[in-house]
Amino acid sequence: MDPKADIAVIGLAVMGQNLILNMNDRGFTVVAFNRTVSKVDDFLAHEAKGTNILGAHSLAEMVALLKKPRRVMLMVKAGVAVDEFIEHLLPVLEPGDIIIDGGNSLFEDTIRRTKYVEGKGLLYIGTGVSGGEEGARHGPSIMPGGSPAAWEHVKPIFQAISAKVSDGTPCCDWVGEGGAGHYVKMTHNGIEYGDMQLICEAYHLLKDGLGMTADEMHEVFKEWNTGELDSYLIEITRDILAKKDDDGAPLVDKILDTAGQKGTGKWTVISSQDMGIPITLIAEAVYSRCVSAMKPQRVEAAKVFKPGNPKFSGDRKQWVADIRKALYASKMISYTQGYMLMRAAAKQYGWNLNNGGIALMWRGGCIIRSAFLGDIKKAFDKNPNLDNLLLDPFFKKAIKSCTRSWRKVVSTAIKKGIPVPAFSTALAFFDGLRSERLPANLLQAQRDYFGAHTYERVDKPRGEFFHTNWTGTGGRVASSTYTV
Ligand code: 2AM
Repeated sequence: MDPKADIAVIGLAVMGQNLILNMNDRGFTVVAFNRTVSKVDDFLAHEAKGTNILGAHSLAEMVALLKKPRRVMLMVKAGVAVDEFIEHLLPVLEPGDIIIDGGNSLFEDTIRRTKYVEGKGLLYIGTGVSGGEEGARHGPSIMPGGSPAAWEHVKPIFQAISAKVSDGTPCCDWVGEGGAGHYVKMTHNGIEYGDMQLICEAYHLLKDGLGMTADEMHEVFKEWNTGELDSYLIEITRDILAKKDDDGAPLVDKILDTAGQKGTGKWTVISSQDMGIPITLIAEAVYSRCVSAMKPQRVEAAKVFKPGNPKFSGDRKQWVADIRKALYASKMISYTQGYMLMRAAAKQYGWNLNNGGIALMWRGGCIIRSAFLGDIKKAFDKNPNLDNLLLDPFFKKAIKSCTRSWRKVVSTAIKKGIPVPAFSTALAFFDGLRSERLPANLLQAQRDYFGAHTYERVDKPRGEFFHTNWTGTGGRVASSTYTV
């Protein structure tokens, strides 16, 4: 048989199947394989019926069908399944062939696998694929990283199947070396946690602070979706608020207020601790899900610490405008923090990260897609090495225009007892960032007092460390300085 397939996809769960169908629609010949081989025939007889999709019943048969360099994409469960398939593929592939992992792998695994596969003379890509089942079928956001030499070989396929922004630009570009693709996908998911939490806090304020009905809030989100907050998550919130249950009451009111999570938000926060980057908004979003899961304790506590009247006084229309600004400002903080994290990881792992490209990849296809990401892309186009998003002229002006409303919303929510952990941590971060002098001078004094950790002085050059014998009874010996 002549090798005629452009790419093989292993893993016929729904994401794998939909990516294959998407590739087929774009004119690529795909060969499908699955550990449980019967699923290949099942797929060919049903979903893939009448298409040019080929099936393989062994890895050898699959490899024989592929044009060189061979491209093999794994869409299997993250973890050992990926390592096992790599082991099975290495003996049947040749130097120059490309193994692609399109699952939700931890970036550290991708770093390890890239090195390992490259050591065998092959190329490796670990790619984030976002947009869920619908995205995979009709246009996901694709974030590939790994062996740079592999990019030119997968670029035509990936950019053809990816989502496109309105001018036709694909939401797929090279992210960087090693685990960069999966790191950026992980950060995307963390930011998604943050965006969702911010919307939920706005909803809480509208509902309890302003006493709005679901129908009224539907109108608010409809309006918000036409401006600077225009995004997929605002859009679905608008639609969720309009959805009625069988009895005609809003369905959202009947849903238990206990959130689940799969772990990518947590990974982002864990990595931020390793990098020493304050990703405070995503952390609050993760912890808020944890608080929501403590339902029985919350029910008990609500009996003991009875909430007072949460109603905001004053002009409702003005409040809606203020909450909108608080949401927008907090969102700017979240993306600023997300980019700080990615920059730190790139430095730590030696990746040449494509900052503007990342905003473009997130611009369409994925859950956090929004008009806002277009503005971030513009900021990085102007300055590819922008250190801090808030220092870009557009965002500087945008956040300044929100601060009054933001403070008003957060302070009133605190007075009224409506929890706004993400809004308030964003504001605390902003205030910390714009403080030339923080109270860490006292903190350093405390550390030096009890642990002889030393301090630097404002009147001496950086890098010179001092120790004081605070009590007159301590020794003169300072412990070595270190930073984790
Ligand atoms: P299966 O159909 O044989 O279970 C999503 O679960 C995909 O990952 C499926 O294609 C599944 O194959 C595959 N998968 C899950 N665990 C696996 C493993 N340990 N080895 C190989 N494939 C696995």
